[in-house]
Amino acid sequence: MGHYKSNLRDVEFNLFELFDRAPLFGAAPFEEVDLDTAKFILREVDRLAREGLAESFEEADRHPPVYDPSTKTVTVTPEFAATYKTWLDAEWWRLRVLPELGGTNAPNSLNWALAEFVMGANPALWTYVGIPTAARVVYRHGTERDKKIAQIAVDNHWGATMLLTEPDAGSDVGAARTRAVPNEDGTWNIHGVKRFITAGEHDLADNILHLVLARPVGVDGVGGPGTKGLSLFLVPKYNFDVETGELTGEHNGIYATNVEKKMGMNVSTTCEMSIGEDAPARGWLLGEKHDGIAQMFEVIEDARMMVGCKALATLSTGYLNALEYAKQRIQGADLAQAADKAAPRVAITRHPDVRRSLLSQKAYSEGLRSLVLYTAVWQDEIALQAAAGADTSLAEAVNDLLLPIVKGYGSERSWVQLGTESLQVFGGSGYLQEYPIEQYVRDAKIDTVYEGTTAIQAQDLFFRKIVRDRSRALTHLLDEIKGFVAAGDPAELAAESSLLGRAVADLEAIVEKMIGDVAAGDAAHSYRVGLNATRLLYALGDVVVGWLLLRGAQIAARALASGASESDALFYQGKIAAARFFAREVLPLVAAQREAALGVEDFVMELDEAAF
Ligand code: ST9
Repeated sequence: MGHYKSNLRDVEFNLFELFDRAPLFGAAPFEEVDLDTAKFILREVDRLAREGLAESFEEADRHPPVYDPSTKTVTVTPEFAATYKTWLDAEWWRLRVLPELGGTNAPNSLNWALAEFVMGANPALWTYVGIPTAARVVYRHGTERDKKIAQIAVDNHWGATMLLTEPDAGSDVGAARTRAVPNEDGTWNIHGVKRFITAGEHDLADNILHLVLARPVGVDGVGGPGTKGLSLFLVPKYNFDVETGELTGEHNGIYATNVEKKMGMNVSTTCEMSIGEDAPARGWLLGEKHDGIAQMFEVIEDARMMVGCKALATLSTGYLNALEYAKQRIQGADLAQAADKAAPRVAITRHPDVRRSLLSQKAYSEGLRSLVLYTAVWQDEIALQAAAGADTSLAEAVNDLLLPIVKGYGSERSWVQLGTESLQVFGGSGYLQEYPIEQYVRDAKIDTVYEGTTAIQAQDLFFRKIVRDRSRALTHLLDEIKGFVAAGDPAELAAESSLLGRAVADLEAIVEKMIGDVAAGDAAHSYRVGLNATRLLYALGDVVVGWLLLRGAQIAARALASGASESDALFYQGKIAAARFFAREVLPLVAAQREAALGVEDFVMELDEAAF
C-alpha cells in the first residue's frame, strides 16, 4: 500500500450533495463533460493517484534532483520522471487547458477536486505541470504570436514557471530590478537575477516557458517604480521557431545558477535563475501591452488556490494515516479503568485525547475541503455567468474574498494540524521516516510561505478584498451565514448553529474595529490594523469553515432521516460529529480573538528594537 489515503466519498459528498454540482455537467458551457463522465474521471484520478502517482513520493524526497553547475542543468530522479510521464499520459490535465488550445471545458469544482488527489499523492508533481495555467494567461492576453506560443507549449508538454521573486524583492515584488531592453525586431533582452523559482530548471520537458516580470527601460511612459512598472515577458529556455514550434537547438540566455537545498518538497526544484548574464536572454512582451502585474496575478490567483488545495490534500491524507495507525495501536487501558493495572490494553482510539485529536483533524480536513470546493463553486459561477453574458462582478468579488482564506488560513491550519495532531497520534513513530507524516509536515510548511506569506494574505484580505471592495462580498457571505443561522435547521444542531451566530457577531466586531482604525488614518491606527490582520484572516476562516461544516451536517441529518445504507449512515454520522466538534471547540475562540483585537495597543510598535 502506498502512503496516500484519499477521501473520494467526501469529495463526492461536497460536489454532489453539499454543492449540487450535478446539473452543471453536460450543460453549457460544460457540454463536453456529462455527469457519468465526471464521476468516472473522479474515480479514475483517485485510483491513479493512490496506485500510480503516489509511488515515487518517498523516493523523490530522499533523492532530490541533482544540479550540475558545469552545465547548469538539473536531472530529476527516474522514479519521479516516471510519475510525471504517467500523469501527462493520462491526459486528465487537459481538463484545465482552454478549449481554444485543445483542452476540455470542465467546471473548476471538478478540476480542484481532481487536483486534491494529485497533490495528496505527490504534491511536487503539480508544480511541474504549470502549462495549463500559463498557456491560459498567455492565450487570453496574447497577440496572435503569443497564442501560437501557448499552443506550441501545450502541444509539446512544455514546462512553465513564474518569475517574480528576486534576492531583494520577495513579498515586495515592486522592488524588482530585472530590466527589459527592446530590440529592433520587436523582441526584448532581459537582464537580472530571479530567486526561489519553482521548476525553473529540470529535464522533464523539452522546453520551459518562463513568465518573467521585468521593468522595461528605454521606452517612454513605462517602467516606472513599483509593481505597476513591471511588464510580463515570455522567455523560453530554448529558442524555437514560432511558426512551427521546432526547437532551434540554441539555449536562450536564461540559466539556473543554483538549486536550493530545502526542508521539504525536495523533488520540486527551487532555482536561482540568471537572465541575460552570459548570453542574451530574449523574450516577447505578452500581448505587446505593459500590464505585467495584472497579467501575472492571474497566474498567482491560480497558484494561491493550488497552495490551499495542496494544504488540504496533505492534511487529509495525514489525518487518514493517523486514523489507521490509531485503530491498530494498542496502548494503555481505557481511562475509565485506569486504576486497574490488570485492565485490558485498548486501541488508542479509546483514549479521549486521541479522539479529540482525530476529530480535530477530521473537522479541519473536511472543512478545508469544503472551503476549497466552495471557492471553486464561485469560479463555476463566474464561468456560467460569463457564458450567459451576465454580470460576473459579485461572483468575482466573492471568489477574490475567499482566495486569501483558502491560501492563508488553509495552509496555516493544515500545517499546524499535521505537526501537532497527525504526527502526535503516532507518538515517537511519527518522527520516523518509516511513516509518511514527517514528510507531510516538511512538505506542508512551505504552503504558509510561498505564493504570498500568511501576512500578505491577511493584508490582501483586509485592504483589497474588504476595504477596497466596500465589504460587498463580505456582506454577501455573512448574510448567507446569518440566513443559515436564522433558519435553525436541523433542530438537533441548534446549539451549534447559535455558536456560529455568536462567532459571526464577534467577527463583525473585529472588522468594524479595523475599518474604524483605517478611517482614523494616522500611523498608530494603521499599525493596529497590521496587528489585527492575521487574526481577522483566521477568524473569518473559522467562521466560513464552521458554516460549511454545519451545512454539510444539515445535509447529512436529512440523509439520515430519509434512511441511508449502513456505510452511508456512518459517513453521515461522522459529518455531523465533525461539524459539532468544530462549532463547540473552535468557534468560541473567535470571541477571544475579538477581545484581543479590540484591545490591541501601540506598545508593540513603540517598543525599542533593542528591547526585543
Ligand atoms: C512563488 C512560487 O512563490 C511558488 C510556486 C508554487 C507552485 C506554483 C505551481 C504553478 C501553478 C500554476 C502556475 C502556472 C504558471 C507557471 C508556474 C509554474 C511553477 N488579486 O496592492 P497593490 C495586482 S512566486 C489580483 O498596489 P503592491 C493588481 O493588478 C512568488 N490582483 O500591490 C494591482 O493593481 P490594481 C509569489 C492583484 O503594493 C497591482 O497588483 N509572490 C492582487 O504594488 C498592484 O497592487 C507573491 O505572491 C490580488 N490579490 O505590491 C507576492 N493584489 O490595484 C506576494 C495585487 O490597480 N506579495 N494585484 O488592481 C504580494 O502579493 C504583495 O501584496 C504585492 C504588493 C506584491 C501585490
